[in-house]
Amino acid sequence: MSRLILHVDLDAFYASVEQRDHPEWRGRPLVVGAEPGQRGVVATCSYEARRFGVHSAMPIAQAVRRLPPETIYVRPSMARYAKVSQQVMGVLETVSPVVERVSIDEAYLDVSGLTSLVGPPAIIGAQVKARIRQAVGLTASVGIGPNRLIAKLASDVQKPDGLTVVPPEQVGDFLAPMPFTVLRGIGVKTAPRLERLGVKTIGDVRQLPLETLRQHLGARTGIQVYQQARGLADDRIDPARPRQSISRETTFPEDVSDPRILEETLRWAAQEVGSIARQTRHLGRVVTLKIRFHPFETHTRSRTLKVPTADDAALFGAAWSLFAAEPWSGRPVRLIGLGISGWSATDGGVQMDLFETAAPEPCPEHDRLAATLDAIRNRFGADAIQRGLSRRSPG
Ligand code: TTP
Ligand code: MG
Repeated sequence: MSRLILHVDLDAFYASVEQRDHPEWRGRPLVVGAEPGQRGVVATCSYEARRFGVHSAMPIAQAVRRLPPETIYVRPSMARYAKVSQQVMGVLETVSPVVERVSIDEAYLDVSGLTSLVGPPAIIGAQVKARIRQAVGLTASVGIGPNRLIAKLASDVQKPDGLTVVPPEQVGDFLAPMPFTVLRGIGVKTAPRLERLGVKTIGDVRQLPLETLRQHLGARTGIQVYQQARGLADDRIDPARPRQSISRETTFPEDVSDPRILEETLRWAAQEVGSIARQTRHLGRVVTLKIRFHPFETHTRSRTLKVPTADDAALFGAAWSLFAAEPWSGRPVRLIGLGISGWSATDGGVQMDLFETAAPEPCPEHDRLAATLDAIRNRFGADAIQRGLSRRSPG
């Protein structure tokens, strides 16, 4: 019996919160991110703005050129979004006890046990969407399938406000036309190798014998790609899962050379990684910077910290110093991101229950500042408090 995995991803998340809270902005192009006239990027934009080809991580100047004059531009209010995110995660926990949050607006649920209680997968999905809408007034896209890969891909195909169910017997047809690059584990080295084999879609991958994939991609990736092309992937949802690493990266729609945009993007990645790490009670020592230059040249650089951390500023600082230490300045960047790993099991000599999922209190000593900042922001709003370094601060 295959499992039933549900992936939920809120639509145009920051922008939808802004439109919800400002009814006069609904139905209009809206950009959350840097201010026009300043350097920086689009964090996200409403679907009305996406029609003009604007996306997350696009430099704001470019977005302004594309968008009509009636477009609304707002600075992000992270605290407000974090609060809504918490509410949504609370709603999801009323649906299933097995919820794994993977980013500010995304989670996986194991809903295998719900069919006899609630009904077929489409009813479960509709219920999840309705509960979110009722609780926070936002639309979400839901994908349901036998594992994480299929659920995640399914939530994306009918955005916004989508609901896509892929039953096990339809997995093959669902995957066949998709570009092979959506499979996990396809990287800089792997993609060109598959292209050289004349492969474009997952259906094409499926034509290749396992042996060919192993030869060209190496044993591990070869098997992984072979299995995924047949819809076989991880179906475990575990909120307390020991993770190998927590990371976030941004692929720019166009190459970026402006260091300030790179810095801002890396700060966002640090905020996201820090927040997930604190919530799941991970403290890591190893910070990794990932960078990709046009078109496909990827580098990673790691630094081991003296003190394990889950702190936004510490994560950003380490990654940014790794960036600054290389002679990369001015090269057009396609992708930038950071990750944390090398978990520490102890904190101040006390064995820490790293993978416990209970409430985040009491927090580890050296992350108290971050937790306090999170709490203040949650209560009083984004701009109530900012670290000195944050470029999200107004002005
Ligand atoms: P996403 O879920 O990737 O995007 P989205 O929710 O805005 O739109 P979609 O309907 O396609 O899901 O990211 C969630 C939030 O994270 C997004 O609202 C803003 C923030 N974000 C950034 O700040 N910078 C980025 O580069 C990306 C990708 C997201
Ligand atoms: Mg989203």
